[in-house]
Amino acid sequence: MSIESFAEALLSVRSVTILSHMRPDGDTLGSALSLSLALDSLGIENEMVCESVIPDTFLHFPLAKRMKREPKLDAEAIVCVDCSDEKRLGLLGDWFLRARKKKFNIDHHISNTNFADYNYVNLCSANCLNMARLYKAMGVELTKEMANYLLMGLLTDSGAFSHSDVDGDALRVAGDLLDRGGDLDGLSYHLFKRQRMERFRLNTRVMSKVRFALEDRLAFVVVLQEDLKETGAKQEMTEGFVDFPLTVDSVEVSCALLEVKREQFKISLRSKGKVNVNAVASRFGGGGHILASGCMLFGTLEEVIDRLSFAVSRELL
Ligand SMILES: [Mn+2]
Repeated sequence: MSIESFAEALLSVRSVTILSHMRPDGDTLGSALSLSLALDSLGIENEMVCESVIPDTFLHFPLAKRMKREPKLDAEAIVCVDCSDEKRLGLLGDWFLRARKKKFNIDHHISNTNFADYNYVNLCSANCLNMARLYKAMGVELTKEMANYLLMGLLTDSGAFSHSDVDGDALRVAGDLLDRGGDLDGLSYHLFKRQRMERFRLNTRVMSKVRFALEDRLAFVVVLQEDLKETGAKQEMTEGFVDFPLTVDSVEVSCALLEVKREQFKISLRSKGKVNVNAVASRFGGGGHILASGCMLFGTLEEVIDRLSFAVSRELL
C-alpha cells in the first residue's frame, strides 16, 4: 500500500504497541524510538516492546530504557518496525498472531511476507528511511531527537553509508536529518568507534599474534581464555576482530578462533569474495553466508588450525 494510506490508517488509531525485532539493532530501535516520539506528538498513546535485552550501546539513549520485554498496554493497534515476518518478533510472534488488533508492518526487507493488515514494504538501505517518509505523510515535524534516532538506524544498517544499497535518496534523507540537528559525528563515534579499555587491550594483544597460512591468504585470530583473563575482557567483546586481517592485501579468508573451553573453539569465518566460507563451515556442521559463516570445532588449537587450513585450501583452488 502507499505510504499515504498507511499513514492515514495509523492516524485513525488511539493507541499503539510498537514492536521491534528480536536481538535488536540500530535500525529497528531507531524506528521504534522515533515512532514513539511521533505518536506522542500526535497524542496517540503508545509503548515500545522488544523480546530481547537491549544492547548497552543503545541504552546510552535514555528513551531506549523505556523499551519493555512484553506488552502492557491494551492498545488498539500494533506496529512492527524493521521485521520481515512475525518470526522475527521472537517470543512475541505468537502473541502477535493471536492479538485481535489492527496490525501494521513497515519494513525494508525483500523477504517481507506482508504479514499484517496494513503493510508498507519499500526496499531501501534502512527502515528508518521508510519511517522518515511515514512521518512526512503523517504531518509530523521531525525534532532533533527524532532525527538522531533515524540517523542511528540509517548509519547502522548502511554500514555508515558504505553498503551497495545506499542510493541518492538515502543521502538526501540523511542531509535532511543533519539539517534537523542530527549529530553525525557524535553518533559515528558512539556507534562505531568507541570501545572499552579491556577490549582495546585484548585487541592489541591478539592482533600481535595473528597467524598466517596458505601463502598469507588465510589469517587466524586466536583468542584464548588466558587472553580474556589477562585483559579482563569478555567473550562478546571479540565481535569484529575477525574482520581486521581482511584489510591485508594478500588475505582472502580470515578466521577467528575463540576458545570457549578446553579443546573447544567457536569459529568465525570471513571471506573477501573468492572463497565461499559457507562451504568451509558446512564441512564442520556450521553454516551462514558465502562471505560470513561460523561453526564449532573440538580439539587442540593446532589440530583445529590444521583442519581449517585444509578446508580453506580446498576452496581456494
Ligand atoms: Mn533494518
